[in-house]
Amino acid sequence: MKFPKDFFLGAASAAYQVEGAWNEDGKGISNWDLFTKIPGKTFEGTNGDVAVDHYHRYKEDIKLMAEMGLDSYRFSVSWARIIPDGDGEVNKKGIEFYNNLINECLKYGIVPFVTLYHWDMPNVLEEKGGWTNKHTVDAFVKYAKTCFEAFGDRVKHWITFNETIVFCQKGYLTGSHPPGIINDVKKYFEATHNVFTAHAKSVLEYKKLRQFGEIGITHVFSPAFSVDDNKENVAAAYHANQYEIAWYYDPILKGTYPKYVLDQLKENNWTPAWTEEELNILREAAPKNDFIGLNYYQPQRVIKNTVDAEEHAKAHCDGAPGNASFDGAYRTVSMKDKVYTKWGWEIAPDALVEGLRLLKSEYGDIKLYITENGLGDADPIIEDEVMDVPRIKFIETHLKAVKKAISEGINLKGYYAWSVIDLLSWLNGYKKQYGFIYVDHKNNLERKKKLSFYWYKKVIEERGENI
Ligand code: BGP
Repeated sequence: MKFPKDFFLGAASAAYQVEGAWNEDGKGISNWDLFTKIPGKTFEGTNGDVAVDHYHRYKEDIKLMAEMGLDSYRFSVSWARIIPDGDGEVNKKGIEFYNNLINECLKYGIVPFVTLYHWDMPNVLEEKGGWTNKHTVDAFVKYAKTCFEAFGDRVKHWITFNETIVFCQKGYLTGSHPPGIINDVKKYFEATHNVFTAHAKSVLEYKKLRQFGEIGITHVFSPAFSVDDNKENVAAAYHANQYEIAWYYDPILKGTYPKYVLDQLKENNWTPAWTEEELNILREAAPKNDFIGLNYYQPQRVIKNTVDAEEHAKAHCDGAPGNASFDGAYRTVSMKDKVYTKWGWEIAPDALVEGLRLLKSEYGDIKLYITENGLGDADPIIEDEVMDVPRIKFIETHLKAVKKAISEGINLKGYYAWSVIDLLSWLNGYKKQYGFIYVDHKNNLERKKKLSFYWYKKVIEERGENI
């Protein structure tokens, strides 16, 4: 089987992780610009001030993407470049940069797939409460509309938010992302609801403009499976999926929140302060979503948690199993019979297919893209060549899983490897690599093609026939 002609074989990045130029051409300061400078927050104090200098080298980078044959490039727009103070004047230079980037993609026939919010927010807004302040919702909608109007003649694929669960959990529960708040459950749920409202309002605005492109949201897709048949563990996995899948996917696709979670929020006095109007907007926007983007790295293996509540605050922030959930109901674990990356993330292409089946049974035939999937590794360099064989294996087995899902009738329309080029890992610096293109930090950020670059090029040429 070949991947259909209209299936995107692409790769992804995000503004803060690649662009650099953090204070150039009128860009405002973002929450991440400041958060990474707080001692102890990131690996060896790494930050995105320069990142891999994509801002200045986008032409070189897109040329390499074209050589690889990418159908599509998923990147994000930095809000603070477009509207430096969050909701005031538009920065012409910011618009100009993304116009150039988009045009450069189109020059080579690469379809731009644009994320509006991949975690970096103008710091002025963060200071006023960020996603817990409803003013941020209106500011976001204004920013989204500015982008639709400036770029929508050429951009036909829009993602509003990347991984709401990650920036809200890490922002308000573990404190490892801005604004760095620990264990404020009320704020956590408040923030998620405000993001969903901002998403819904942006979808409605986009449709009003009649630009005839598509719009959706990207969520983490990390389905929870019980480690065994023990009733308590099975219930724990159900609980995990209600809080980590249903809470995020229901308001987008069904326009309502899951009753199971709602009942518990009420009991604990955690219900967000929503208005009838906001709930109606969620309902109105739900059928207008064109797709859901899924970032799939690993599933969760779950057991009932028995560890002291104190432990919750100490949750790991690195994505490896071993955490108790914020409410102490369940815990993720590593299993002896599974395979893990150097950073302890499970490698499980089969769980992707299984998860997609569950998703389909719950949400029907909505169009899906895998908007991120990849292997974080410390790549070996042998005789001056980057021999990232494990990455090739990782992507190959996941593309096989994607094929299987398609053959079962799952409505998957694209696959974006994370990441197109080595970039800044939010908390792990440059050591954890994901790209097809290596960046030499000791040698003027010079680009070099990895083994996986040639491999992916061939896969795209053959439309995956030999996978
Ligand atoms: C996702 C983010 C990406 C990227 C990726 C890898 O959650 O959307 O931006 O960072 O994870 O994560 P890490 O760099 O922590 O390994």
